[in-house]
Amino acid sequence: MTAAATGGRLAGFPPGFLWGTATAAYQVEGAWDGDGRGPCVWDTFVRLPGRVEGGDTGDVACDHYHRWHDDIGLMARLGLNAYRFSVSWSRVLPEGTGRVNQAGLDFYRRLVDALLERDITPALTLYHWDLPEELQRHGGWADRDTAAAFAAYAEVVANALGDRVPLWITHNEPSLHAIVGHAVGRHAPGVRDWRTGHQVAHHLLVSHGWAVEVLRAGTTGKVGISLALEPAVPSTDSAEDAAAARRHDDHLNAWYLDPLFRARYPDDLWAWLAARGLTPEVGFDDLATIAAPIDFLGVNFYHRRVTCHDRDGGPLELREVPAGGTTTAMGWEVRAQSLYDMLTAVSREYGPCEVYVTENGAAYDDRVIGGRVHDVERVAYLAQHMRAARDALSDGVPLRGYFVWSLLDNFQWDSGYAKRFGVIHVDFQTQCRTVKDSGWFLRDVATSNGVPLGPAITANVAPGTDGPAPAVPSLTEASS
Ligand code: IFM
Repeated sequence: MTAAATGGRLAGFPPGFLWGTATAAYQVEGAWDGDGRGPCVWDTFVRLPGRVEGGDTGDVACDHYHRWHDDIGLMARLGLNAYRFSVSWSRVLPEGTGRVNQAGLDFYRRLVDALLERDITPALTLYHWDLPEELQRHGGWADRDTAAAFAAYAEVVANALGDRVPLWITHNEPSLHAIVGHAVGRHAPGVRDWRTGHQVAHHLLVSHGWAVEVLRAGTTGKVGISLALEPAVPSTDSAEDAAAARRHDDHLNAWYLDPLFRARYPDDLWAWLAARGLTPEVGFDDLATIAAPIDFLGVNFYHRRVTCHDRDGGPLELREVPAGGTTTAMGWEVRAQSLYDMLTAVSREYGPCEVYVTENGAAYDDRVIGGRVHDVERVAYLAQHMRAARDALSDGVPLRGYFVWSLLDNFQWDSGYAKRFGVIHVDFQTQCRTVKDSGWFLRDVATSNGVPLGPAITANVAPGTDGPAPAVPSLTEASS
């Protein structure tokens, strides 16, 4: 979508607003055993039969470990002024503690320096679900020592990059890692035990608090955490469904927000879980540690959860029902209003100093046709969500940036490569990159610092298509 297509009307964002994309180490880097990297839990998990669609692995992924320079070139061509990436713990500390792998650290130093040279602000996530396998062998996140190991790892990265990374994110989506990885077992390390899931969530939060202290001492940047915030709403007017949705909402959101901003767990859900022997062990000072002040909250938003009561629905006694309406290829509801509602509610109730949308995006079944990817639905999705973000900003949310998930199609965890989230298409046979229409749309947004107003966005306009053509040299970047 160009400004021309909307008569030039834009909802502007404040100067200095960050427009970027996000990725995670295991999902894009590949080079799983390159240059001294140690194995992580995902390297092990993907080799278990039947755990990942198509038997896919992150061994090569987008080969970003070797193609990072070209990938930064693509970000620059899209006019982006920020990039969120994660550091692979086992690339830096192959055993998780102790010995530092200098080659691994150097990779991130080169990446950060190249971003800064291009005026792209690096936003560094310390942990995006890829625990060193050696730590998992000693109990992983269920063991409190892993939280201490995380603080030591944070110190190593801070010592190397503390003077040049302005935004530090301790954890990505602790709720997903704790529950999907340790209670439901659909993600690495594949543990299926709800009490363990809650203990892991608690240790992730404690490790966040310890890392905040380390980062305050060792970096000049701002420090925050990225939470997956997923509002849960009842499927009917019944009191039982309302109560189930409240439990679900507390479990997805307040279970993390309350400790971080109020130094407590939500009472009702705590009582519910305690009655079932599912609460974590909490050390004396833990809640004060977790509530160490942060500079920003990262919000990862994809969809809400429509919930009904179900006595057989696991320890929370609930079940999700389809929301109806439009969905993405993940089957997730498309509803930008939910992003607005979430941003305004979180701001009102928890008062974070600053907010970044650190992930938002959608998977669709994209195809390269004649060197183009006309991902009309993703363009519409992004436009609607960006407008919702702009509305939230107007209504007082201290929103400072917006990162689209993702820069590249990549390894989508248990879905393997079957689900494409990128604004750049990746051919996983050749590693050829093709900027999708949504990539060019994002470029228009980033370079104008505004999102087109007006009715539904129908199509992006790319060179060589029927509509008015923005001045871009070519749609396909082959970096192989
Ligand atoms: O791909 C993931 C990412 O790793 C974490 N947030 C959600 C994305 C889409 O599922």
